Amino acid sequence: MKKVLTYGTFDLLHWGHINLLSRAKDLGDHLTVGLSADEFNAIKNKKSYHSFENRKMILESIRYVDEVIAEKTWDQKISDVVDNNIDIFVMGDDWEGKFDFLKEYCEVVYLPRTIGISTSQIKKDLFTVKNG
Ligand code: C2G
Repeated sequence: MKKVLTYGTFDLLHWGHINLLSRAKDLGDHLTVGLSADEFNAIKNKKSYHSFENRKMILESIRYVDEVIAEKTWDQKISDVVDNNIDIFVMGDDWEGKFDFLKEYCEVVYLPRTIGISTSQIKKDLFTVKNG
């Protein structure tokens, strides 16, 4: 069984996230998502609208996702890859090159981001609508 791993906050889930998860799953048979914990979001200077528990519940309902683990630190990826017998690590290409250190442990694939959608854009658009 070929196991795939990716990470993210996946807040205000949108079709760009689904495109990523779908292509990641297509690379193997099993997809694990390292979901950013609320405290890790603070380290990434992100504040998610939905809590970790609710983002986890949403991800677990997606057909492409087989398992969700918590992402709490920047440096848990090597042990996550080893402990979960991961074959392929996948991230959107806004992270191109940032995780090449994992190439010692598994294949590393950066997939093109979906253009035209992002959680920050959704928040901006809603803020504009609300404030006229
Ligand atoms: N993504 C995408 N297209 C978009 C938006 C997001 O392909 N329009 C991808 C991102 O490249 C990432 C994944 O969807 O691979 C999740 O995006 P975020 O929730 O924004 O994740 P991020 O904050 O980049 O977290 O340790 C890694 C970090 O936790 C990554």
